[in-house]
This record gives sequence, C-alpha cells and structure tokens, in this order.
Amino acid sequence: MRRLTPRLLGMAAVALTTSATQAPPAPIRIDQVGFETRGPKIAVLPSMQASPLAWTLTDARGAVVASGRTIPAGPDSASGESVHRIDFGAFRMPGTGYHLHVGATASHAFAIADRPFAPLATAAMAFFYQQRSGVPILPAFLEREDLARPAGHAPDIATCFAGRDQKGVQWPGCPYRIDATGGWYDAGDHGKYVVNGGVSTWTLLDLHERLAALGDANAFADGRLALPEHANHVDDLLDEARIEVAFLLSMQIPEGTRLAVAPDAGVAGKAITRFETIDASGLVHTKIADEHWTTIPTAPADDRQTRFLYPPSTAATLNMAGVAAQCARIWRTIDPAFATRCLTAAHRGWAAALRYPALLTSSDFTGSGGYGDPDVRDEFTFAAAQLYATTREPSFLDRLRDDRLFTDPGTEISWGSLRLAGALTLATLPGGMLPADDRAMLRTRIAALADGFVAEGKRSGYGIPFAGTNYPWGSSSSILNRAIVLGVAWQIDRKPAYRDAVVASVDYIVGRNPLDRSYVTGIGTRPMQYPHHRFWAAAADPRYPAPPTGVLSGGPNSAAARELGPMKGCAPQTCWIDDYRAFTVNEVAINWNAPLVWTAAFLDATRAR
Ligand code: 9MR
Repeated sequence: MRRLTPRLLGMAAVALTTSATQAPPAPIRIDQVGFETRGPKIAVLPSMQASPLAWTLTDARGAVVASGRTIPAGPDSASGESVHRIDFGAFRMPGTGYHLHVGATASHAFAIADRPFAPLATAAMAFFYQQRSGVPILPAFLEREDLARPAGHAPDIATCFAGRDQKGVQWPGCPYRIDATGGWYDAGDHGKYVVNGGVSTWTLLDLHERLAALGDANAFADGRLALPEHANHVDDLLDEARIEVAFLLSMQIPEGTRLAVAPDAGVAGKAITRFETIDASGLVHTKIADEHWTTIPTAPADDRQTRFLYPPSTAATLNMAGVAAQCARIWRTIDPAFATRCLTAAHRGWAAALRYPALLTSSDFTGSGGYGDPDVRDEFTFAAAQLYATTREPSFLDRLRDDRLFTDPGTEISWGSLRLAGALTLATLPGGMLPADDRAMLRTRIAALADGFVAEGKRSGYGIPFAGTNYPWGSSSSILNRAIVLGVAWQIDRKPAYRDAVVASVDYIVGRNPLDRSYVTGIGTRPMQYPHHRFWAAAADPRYPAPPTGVLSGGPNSAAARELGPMKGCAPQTCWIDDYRAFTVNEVAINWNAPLVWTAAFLDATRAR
C-alpha cells in the first residue's frame, strides 16, 4: 500500500472532517455510552477558571435533578487544557436524556443504566467474527447485509518468502508449504501475524477464565454472540478465540523439517550476511502475509498478491506456546482432543525456543507489518507461566523464579511485552497451585502496580490511569491494557479505586477525552467513522461498506501525528484524526479490540447488583 506523506494526509483530512455529519463537540466531556446506576460518574470540563463552578444535572424533561460544584484540576499536559471535574456519582436514578450544564454550556444527552457496558462488550466481540479469514462472512451474523463478504484467502497456503527483501538480502525460501487457512486478519490489512495473534488471544482467553472466577461464567454462553457456532453447546467467546488458536497452531513447523534461517536477522546494527540450515521442528513462522501492500479498498477475496510465510522467530514460537498452553487447560473438558493437540504444540514450541532462543524477526519485508521484537525474555516468561499454570511441572516454576517474575511482574502489556500477561495469569491461580510465598509476593507487586496506575489517574486531567504524555501507536490499547491490570488487582483485592479506574479508562475511550470522541464505531454520540480498513472502506469507495459497530481506533499517536499537517503541534491526547488514510492513528486491530472486550465485559460482570 502506498504510505501517505504528511502533505497528502493534511489535504485529505480537511476534506473528510468537514464532510462528517455528526453532532459538534460538546464542551463537557462524558462517557457517551452512559453511566452505571451505582457506579462512578465523572465528567470533564475544560476551563481556565481557578475556582469551582456550579454544575447542574437535568433529566429528560429538563428538570434539575442534581447540582454541585466542579473540582478544578488545573493545567494538564496530555490534553493541553486546564480542566475541572464534575463528580455526580451520588446521583443514582436510571434514565435517558440526562444533560450536565455549567453556565451556558452542556454535555451531550446521556443515559444512566444498570448495564451500560454490556452492549459495548458484545459489539466489540463482533469485530473478531468479521475479521475472520478463510470463511465467508454471512449476513445472518451481521448487523447489516452490506458487511457480508465472500471468504478471503481460502485457502491460505504458502511457502517461505524467496527473493530480495528491502535491504537487498536474497532469501532462499523453503521446500515446503503450510496451510494456514483461517484465523483473523490482524487489522486493516490482510496479514496474519502470530506475535499479535498471541497477545490478542491471550486477552480473550484470559477474560474467559476470569469471568468464571468473577461469577459471570455465562457472559458469553453459547448463543450470546452472533456466530456460525452459536448453537454448538460451547461458550461463544471460546468459539471465537479458537479460530485464532487454530491458526497459531497451523503456523508451527512440522517435525523433521530443515530450514535455512538468518541468525543475524533483527539484531540491531547487524546486516544479514549468512544463512544457516537448522532443524526447525516446532518453531513457528512469524506471519503469513502479502508480498506487497494492497490498496484501500481491497476485499479479502480480491487480494491478488502473492502470500508468503515469513521466517520463524523465537517470539512467534513462544507466543504460540503460551496461548497453546492456555488452550490446553481451557479445552481440557470441552474438547479433550483439541486440548491435547494444544499441549503437544506448546511443549514442542517451548523445546524449539530453548534450542533457538535468539531467532529475531526481520522487519525488512514489504507488504506487511514488522512486529519485530528484539527482546524475547518476556515471551519466555509468558510461555513458562502459561505452561506452568497448565501443567504445574516444576521446571517451569524454576524458570519463573530464575526470571524473577514474582518480584518483578513487569509494567505493561503489549504485543511485544508479555511478562505481565504471564504474571496476571499466575496471580489468580487457585490457591495451592503456586507456592504461597511466591503467590503473595506476586499479588503484592500487582497491587503496587495498580496503586501506581490509580495515582496516575489522580494526576491525569481526564482522570485516566495513564498520566504520561507519550501516546504511542495504538494508545487506546495502552490505556485499556492498564485497565486489565486494574481489573485483576480488583479481583485480588476489591478496592473500589481499582474498578473505578477501569471505568475511567472506558469512559475515556468512549467520549471523556479532549476530542469529545468515542473511539469506537457506532457507539456514543460522536463515534469514529472512518477507520483505516481495506474492506470497511466506504470513505474511499462507496461500493464498500462503512464499518460495523464496535471497532476501536488505535487512538492518538503523539509520536507520529505531531508531524502530520492538521495535527501539527497537537497535545498528545489530540494527536488523532478520523481519516481512513491515517493508519498511524486510525487503524483498527485485534490487539486493540481484545482489551476493549475484556474491560467492557469485566465491568458488566462486576457491576453492583
Ligand atoms: O501496533 C503496531 C505498533 O505498535 C507499531 O508501532 C506499528 C509499526 O510497526 O505497527 C503496528 O501494528 C500494525 C502491524 O504492523 C500491521 N497490521 C496493522 C497493525 C496496526 O496498525
């Protein structure tokens, strides 16, 4: 695909944003999904006033039902504003058509309801069905008929990349092909990446395990989601996650396979000068993807690019091993044969990664994302954690202790950082599965991390547990992944501040932000409308559909967007534009929607009853 120059993006963006048919931004920022009847209720008002201002809350008939004074929070560098908070949590009357007012300014209309986050969780899950590869996307399971499409990449069978990469290195290819039909497309592109599939699937499977522990095991019971598998007597969240688990397994190299690999690939400062033939049994290919970027629009079935397998890596192998270990314990009773397949794959992957602990990913190929990760220590820890949780084999516990996971669980979850994901799994294993002192230490450290996030929420103008000013590519997920940590901390120790911070994170995502945006399509008063996606591409070509409901934008990207025309000089939380060409801020991805599902489902499961 042609990458945009800042100049092009700037021009295009102006045309698009002026043609948008949406309510103008409201000066009082709220969660546009609504508020929980008995949950926290915080709105934010930018104002230079140093002293508190009077606010009122009106109901659908315009009657004042609550009032109070704003809490000035002062200047905030993330938003570039000075802000006041409006805390109306004491008001607990469900209804619709509420407005907040300060002087002559008002919020959008909003609702107060017992379960505002349930529809968000369901809509966010629908994304995954629609990202499926290798199967037709059928009208019966869609909100609109125009979202249906024929199967893409059916089948998706490829051999290893052969030819020159961007740096002129000649790759030798391989004598075999792998059938990797199925799985989910990663994002707006048609690549399927094991590394990003790993964190996304971990997130959904983790949610599944946690919902049971939180007393809401039926949240996604069979029939709850619109899926072809909706009547197979298996939990629908698991049906969806299995699509990707199967893909991850398919990317594993069969026993007895020899393959030429580049030992210097991905090593900083080193060029690839040699290939070495190894026993690649059990390693996992990093991705299956197009040789060249396709343009927007391209429906998956119309992709005419050559697809290749890209070299195996230690990171991909350990992503697969960790998720396969999760699979082995979750499907043990549901589908024992599948669980056994998963466990075998996990052990084979682990053994292969130990044999080749430093096979890094080359980011020098065209046509697909890099997902290059120079540090695979956290992937080892993650896989060991999942394998230990499933097998309780002492060697994995030894490894986790050597890795010092119990004293240092990590600080963030992302596609390239899985240590904390492993830690969260272990921290809530049933008592007795981990030695008591390791467990206690780990839980203390996770609580400390969560306390730090809560403290950041107090420093952040918009009250989110992310006070920094570096908003990376996919910042929506950076915030929601912190919310996952807070949710797990709440599961361990029910401090209201932990859950409130999860609410604050979701509030931000669906409207309580300086752009007064819901970053989720079809959700809220001013949702994102023009994601970077090759099929949901109505903005590029009216013969293609507009996006479905429930798709999360990557969100503000301070690093990339500051350079772009209309966003030049933007404050971090405002470095975003609703333009399908702006892939650094407005793409959608499986690893971003997954934490949206997690947090929305967590809030619904743990609502005050
Ligand atoms: O989410 C990824 C982000 O962390 C990286 O900075 C960025 C550039 O390498 O790539 C993002 O992932 C993209 C992937 O490479 C290809 N499919 C779309 C993903 C979301 O933009």
